[in-house]
Amino acid sequence: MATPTTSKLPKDFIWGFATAAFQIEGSWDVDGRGKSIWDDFAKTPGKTQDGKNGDVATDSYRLWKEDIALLASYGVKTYRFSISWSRIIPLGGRDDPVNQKGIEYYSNFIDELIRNGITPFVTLYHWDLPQALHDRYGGWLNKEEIVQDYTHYARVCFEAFGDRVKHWLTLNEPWCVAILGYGRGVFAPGHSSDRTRSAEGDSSTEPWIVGRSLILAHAHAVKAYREEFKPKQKGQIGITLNGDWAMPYDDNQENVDAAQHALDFAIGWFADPVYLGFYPPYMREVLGDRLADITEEEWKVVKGSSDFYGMNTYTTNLCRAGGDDEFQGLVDYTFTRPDGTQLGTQAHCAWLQDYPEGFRALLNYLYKRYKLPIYVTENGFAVKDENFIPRDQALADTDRVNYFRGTTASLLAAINEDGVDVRAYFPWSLLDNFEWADGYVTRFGVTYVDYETQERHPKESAKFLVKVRLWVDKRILVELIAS
Ligand code: GBH
Repeated sequence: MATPTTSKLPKDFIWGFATAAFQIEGSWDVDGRGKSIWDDFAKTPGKTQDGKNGDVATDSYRLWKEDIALLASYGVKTYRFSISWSRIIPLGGRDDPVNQKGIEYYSNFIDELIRNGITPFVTLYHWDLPQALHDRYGGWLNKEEIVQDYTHYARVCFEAFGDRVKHWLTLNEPWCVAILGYGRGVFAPGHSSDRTRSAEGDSSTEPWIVGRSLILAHAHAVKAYREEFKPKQKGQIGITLNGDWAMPYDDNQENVDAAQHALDFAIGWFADPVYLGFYPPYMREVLGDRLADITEEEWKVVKGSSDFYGMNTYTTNLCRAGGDDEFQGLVDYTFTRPDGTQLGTQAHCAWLQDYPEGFRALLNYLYKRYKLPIYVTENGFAVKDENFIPRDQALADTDRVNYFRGTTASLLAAINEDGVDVRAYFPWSLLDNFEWADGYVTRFGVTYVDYETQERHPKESAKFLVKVRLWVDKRILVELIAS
């Protein structure tokens, strides 16, 4: 990679760490919290790799002050976290009671962040749908109900926290909600056509129906914010999408096309509607009537419903035409190049290899296509077998340091050499935590969590990122990234 000699980040660049409520909070039955769909799902045998659940996680609901002290010790000025819907409205719905204890908890949390000079960056929904809404009407499958209930929940949050929160994310990674929750059935609520996996579900239709509900719920929450709260609160609001760079396997035209098809299904499904006002034509071609229609009236609310591009990205896939995986746009993914070599360093999870050039290419693609400032709201790496080695060794997380060295260099190159307007960077994650279907086996934290004692220990990657941030503050980055 080219060695940047002097690189700058824009003034007011946002730099922080990210987490999500269900992955860290625990205390699932405390202070009036209602269940989310992840509570029972994680407790169902076979759903998580280690059979563990989110009952305790990193115990952050209790240890919130320690977590904020940790953030402060890292010197970060922004923290991205999510609010648990079922702590705010235990049964979830627009006519259900609001839980004052839940409001107080996040209110105190936000105050403590601000006291420490840390700006709150809040996600309203990071996959933890109130179980009661799933039971009552099918959750995300029921467009009429869920859009109203989600918008109501968002309003309650704007009302309670919007005086202090100026950065809102409506939904985290709708692709994962729809495909992993209702297609592959690996995430809650676990719907799938595969009857060995799930008694319920139709993977050929449900993900696309759920996708539309998510788009509409997001758009209506943004409309409510812009009309009822923004004039006074003056914050920003947008959605954050997962998406990895797609690179043609080789220069055969069909593989070049396949890479674009992969982007259409992984990113365009949500980004084209929200930013451009239409579904990617290739999706219609593949799915026909199964791609849930959005009406004229609805398009008016959807188009332009995000103030920025929220980007979560982890890796790059080499794309080959073919295969029957609709969720990948009938594209085959691999990390093995035509010459047999691997794209990059393998992470603990099969889907992740380190390829920083892809990070830069994705930033360029998104900026060119959607023309909005980009907030990188997640980016991170899980070191292979980190959970199975002694803590001292785990703290020397060289592969994660290399990963962040690569992506931060790419970030600077995209900004300084390519002119991409990037305004935020949030490494995932502040802490090792409940990694969904992986349980606690896969560790993404820059801070090691000893789950026996709940002690937190900074890894080398945390120290590396703290150093980078210090340089960022001086707005000059020299040898550090080049070293
Ligand atoms: C993020 O998703 C989540 O927002 C965060 O909660 C999580 O802890 C973090 O990543 C680390 O995993 O092979 O079809 O199952 C990352 C985006 C997209 C990555 C789906 C894994 C697997 C696709 N994810 N991808 S599949």
